[in-house]
Amino acid sequence: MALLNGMSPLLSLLIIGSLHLASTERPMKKTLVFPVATDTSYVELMPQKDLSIASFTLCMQLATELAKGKREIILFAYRTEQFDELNVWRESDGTYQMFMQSSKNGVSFNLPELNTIQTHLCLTWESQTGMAAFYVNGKRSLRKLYKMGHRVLPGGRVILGQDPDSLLGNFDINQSFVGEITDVNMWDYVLSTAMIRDLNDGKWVPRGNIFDWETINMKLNGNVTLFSEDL
Ligand SMILES: *[C@@H]1O[C@H](CO)[C@@H](O)[C@H](O)[C@H]1NC(C)=O
Ligand SMILES: *[C@@H]1O[C@H](CO)[C@@H](O)[C@H](O)[C@H]1NC(C)=O
Ligand SMILES: [Ca+2]
Repeated sequence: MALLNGMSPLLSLLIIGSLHLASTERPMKKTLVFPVATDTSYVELMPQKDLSIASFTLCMQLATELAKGKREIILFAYRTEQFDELNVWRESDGTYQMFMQSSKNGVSFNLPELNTIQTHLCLTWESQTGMAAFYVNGKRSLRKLYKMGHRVLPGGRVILGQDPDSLLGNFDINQSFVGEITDVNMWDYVLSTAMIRDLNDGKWVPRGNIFDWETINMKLNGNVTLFSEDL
């Protein structure tokens, strides 16, 4: 490295550091592809902290060709031994529902239908007021009240692709997710409407402190492909 002769050691280090970054740290966009309906394929997401939370924002980008009227689809499942702590569904009638702690009654929203083009979907909830809202491509739904004073309990597992009726088990092929999922991020607080709009626009927002898609640790099981492309 004759180029570096005469430079201060610190400057040399900085140059080597940035060369290294340029060659190996190209930003890649990763997408999970669930090509077929199964009762075996799923992806477990490893949270950065316990899901012991009194509020959250959950965001993901989804594409599916399972049109409404066909069947229900699980979009997100967090389950402990005892309970479905936090499940998000696209129901067969096309509504979206969140359920907490295996309750029979979820909170239901009418949103634009998912389709073959990616939809940016977020869900926020806050125990103190019970306020829940969805965001579709950065635009907020009306707010509804659900489970005021409740707390999501730790000790479970988070999966995409299947609805577990026991811890990581008892999957139903007719509830499985088929399509693409990317950009799964979760925070243990409610992001503002402006931040969710910025996130949808690709602007900077604080990284998810429960799930951060850029650094997320996942375990793929069955027929799921992790597709990576250059940004
Ligand atoms: C899934 O749905 C199909 C079509 O409605 C049905 O034939 C099949 O029995 C269902 N499978 C299960 C496991 O419920
Ligand atoms: C996954 O599903 C696709 C589409 O049906 C199929 O072609 C492929 O062989 C399957 N791969 C595995 C590993 O089962
Ligand atoms: Ca089920």
